[in-house]
Amino acid sequence: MAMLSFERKYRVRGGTLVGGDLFDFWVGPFYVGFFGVTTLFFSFVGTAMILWGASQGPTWNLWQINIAPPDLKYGLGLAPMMEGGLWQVITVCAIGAFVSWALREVEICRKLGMQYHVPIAFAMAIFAYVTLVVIRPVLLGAWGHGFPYGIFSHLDWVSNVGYQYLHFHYNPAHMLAITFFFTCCLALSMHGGLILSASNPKKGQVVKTTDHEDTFFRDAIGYSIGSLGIHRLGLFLAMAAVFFSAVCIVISGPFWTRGWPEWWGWWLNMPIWSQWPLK
Ligand code: UQ2
Repeated sequence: MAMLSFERKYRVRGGTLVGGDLFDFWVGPFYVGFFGVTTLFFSFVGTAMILWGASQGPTWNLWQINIAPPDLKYGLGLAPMMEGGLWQVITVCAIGAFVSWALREVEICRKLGMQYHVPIAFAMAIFAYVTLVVIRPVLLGAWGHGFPYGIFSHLDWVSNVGYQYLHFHYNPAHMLAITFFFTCCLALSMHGGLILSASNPKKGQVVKTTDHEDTFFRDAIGYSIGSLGIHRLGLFLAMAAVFFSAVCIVISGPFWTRGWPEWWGWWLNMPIWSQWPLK
């Protein structure tokens, strides 16, 4: 079915969570909805605040623009606009825009009678961001523990916070997150390679089937996860990577304040080692 006639057929009323029919329309190819309006609102206000903050700062160099969170002395209170208040407003706008976008995805899913995998997966990314700028700062007692909004400044923040725990690669949740990110890349490269190899043949050759795909991996490694299974695996790996990224930062500070290498003391201190060397 041609794309445009399919869309016409499925451009139906209803499925909205809020606002009834009021915003239930399209602008060109884009569905609007109540949450399309709130996405636009928060994005516009947030971007305007970033531009205003940049205009009050020392540079227009895109790499160096920085909007810092409040000083730790402001705790969990509101800070003056030019001393982190702007960061607080931008954070509210960012969360407002991200959540609006997720809920707009939910409304589109409902219109199409689809399940909610896409907005749920996106919610995991929102959760990771909220962990960095809300959950962890609240647990530590100050908004100043959020990360600064700027290209280089946020990289410096990551580096500094990492070194505060001596060696972040010894953080067990960080280990899991990295392993999931790498496995996610492995799975996607296998999948992308397999699909292109089967569905994009040379001139004069026919497109191959799912059976060819299964057989390739059965021949190669004795196992095929299947054409539905690979997508389940991919979604799981991607969401697990983001989930353990959030865990690895939220436990750094609220749960563990020393260097991460020291955390492994539980292993070195196990009573079994005192029995060595055996006599
Ligand atoms: C597969 C399959 C696909 C795929 C891929 C596989 C026909 C089109 C990539 C192979 C994947 C396997 C064996 C899982 C690998 C496990 C990890 C943890 C990376 O069998 O079915 O469908 O795209």
